Amino acid sequence: MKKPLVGITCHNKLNEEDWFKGYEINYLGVSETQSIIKAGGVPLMLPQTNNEAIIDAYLENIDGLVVIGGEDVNPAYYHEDVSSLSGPINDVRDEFEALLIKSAVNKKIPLFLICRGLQFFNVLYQGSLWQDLKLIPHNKLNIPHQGWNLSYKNIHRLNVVDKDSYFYNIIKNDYLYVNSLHHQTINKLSPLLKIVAQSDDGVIEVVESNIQDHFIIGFQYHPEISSYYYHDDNTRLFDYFINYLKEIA
Ligand SMILES: [Mn+2]
Repeated sequence: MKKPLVGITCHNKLNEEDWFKGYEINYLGVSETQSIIKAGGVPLMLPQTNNEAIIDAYLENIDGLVVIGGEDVNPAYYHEDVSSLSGPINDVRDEFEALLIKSAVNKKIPLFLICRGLQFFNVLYQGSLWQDLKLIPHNKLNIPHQGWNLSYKNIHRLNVVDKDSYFYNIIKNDYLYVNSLHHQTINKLSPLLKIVAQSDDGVIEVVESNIQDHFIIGFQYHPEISSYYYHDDNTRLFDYFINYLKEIA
């Protein structure tokens, strides 16, 4: 059986290494590609472009799409000014991923959204973000969400709030300890998404699709890091996604 081809968005920056200093590069984290390979999928990096014919060709060729983490989404996408607490913004990436995600939704390409990927999907469909977790009122629990260290694999807990979900049926537990590498989070939820799991302070950590016949699962945490480095329960999320792509092929 043919292995599913999984499109994956990528990072872009000016290289800072001596030999190729100033050279523009596209790149991916090893966990971002290997978590797909380990599950039996073939990752295909999708470099940024604003050429819609190229974006159409990307989507014609892939079976599923992973939208990975990265810079903060420009708050203009949810009609806010940039907060002083906002992180770096990448307009080239925003422009491409907005076209890519909207076209993927129109074509009902199965989606696996990670961190920024989830946040961007949410704001493209009538949702909004807290530009920083510190801006959430009455958030006194001080649950750590910014564990910028790969070893922080169990930095906080999430609780399943919807058992009629792919996530619950894959993880088969009411709760899970997860990593956390984000300083923003969903504020207003898109009507295209439903909440599946939240941390103890109410931060939305897992969502799924409200769209008929369109598989979407999204994570505020980083299952690819847990799958690649720790081979824990999150590995099954990738296994499920790749098997789902095989079934619908
Ligand atoms: Mn978190």
